Amino acid sequence: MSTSLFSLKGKNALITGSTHGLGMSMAKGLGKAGAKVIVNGNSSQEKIDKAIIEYKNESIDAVGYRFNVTDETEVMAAISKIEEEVGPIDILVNNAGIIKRTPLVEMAVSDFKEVIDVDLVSPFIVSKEVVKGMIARGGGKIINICSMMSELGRNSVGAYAAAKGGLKMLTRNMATEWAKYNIQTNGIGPGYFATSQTAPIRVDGHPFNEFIVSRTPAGRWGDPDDLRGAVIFLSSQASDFVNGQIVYVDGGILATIGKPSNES
Ligand code: GCO
Repeated sequence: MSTSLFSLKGKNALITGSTHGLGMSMAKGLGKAGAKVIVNGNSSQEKIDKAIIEYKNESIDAVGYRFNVTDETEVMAAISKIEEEVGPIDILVNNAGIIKRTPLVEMAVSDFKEVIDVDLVSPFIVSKEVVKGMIARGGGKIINICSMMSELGRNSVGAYAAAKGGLKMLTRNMATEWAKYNIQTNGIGPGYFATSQTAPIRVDGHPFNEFIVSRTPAGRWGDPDDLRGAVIFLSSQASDFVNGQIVYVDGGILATIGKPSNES
């Protein structure tokens, strides 16, 4: 079988929230598969510039654009600028996201709304803008970064679970509406990964750290590089007949109810 099935040579890939963490790891995977990487962040131009240096140090062709994915006006202007300066966006990875860990009864409505805004509304805003070009060109790939919380609840992450559960269904609806334009829309559901977002619950001895290692059949936290294969697959012609699917990269958590502490 031709290896070009997974090649992204000549493709432009926009990954939101790709100045660090899982977004950067997935973007590096796409870059190493041949794509030109369009980096996005909203914190500071300095952070974007620093990230671009990191990509280039790994011989990845990358350019950076700072815009707030929750602001429709900024997104419209940014997508127009990108398509003018870089070219068509062939691959969109909606990765930017936040989490607020607060029990629902204590959570401020404004905090709940902020999580929904970033994690659910922004993939809609960005996709709605990018898909126009994909429809005009007759094809494209959209990948929404979901979560274990697209399927399961957990104490203190109710807003995040509501957003990621909604993102799973938004992914299916995008697939329903856009597949006829040869646009494949799918999701990736990372399990528990070693990132800055999970650092507070991953420290040695933290009860949650022990819980996740025991609850994951693979017996470890995910390494951000573990996501590269799934994102390359869903960005390449290898997935041209895959639509509305969430690929869980979770070490097996969703496959099992877990085991008693006295079982190995
Ligand atoms: C948490 C974690 C999770 C992971 C990931 C799991 O607090 O439970 O942050 O939400 O980040 O989303 O898929």
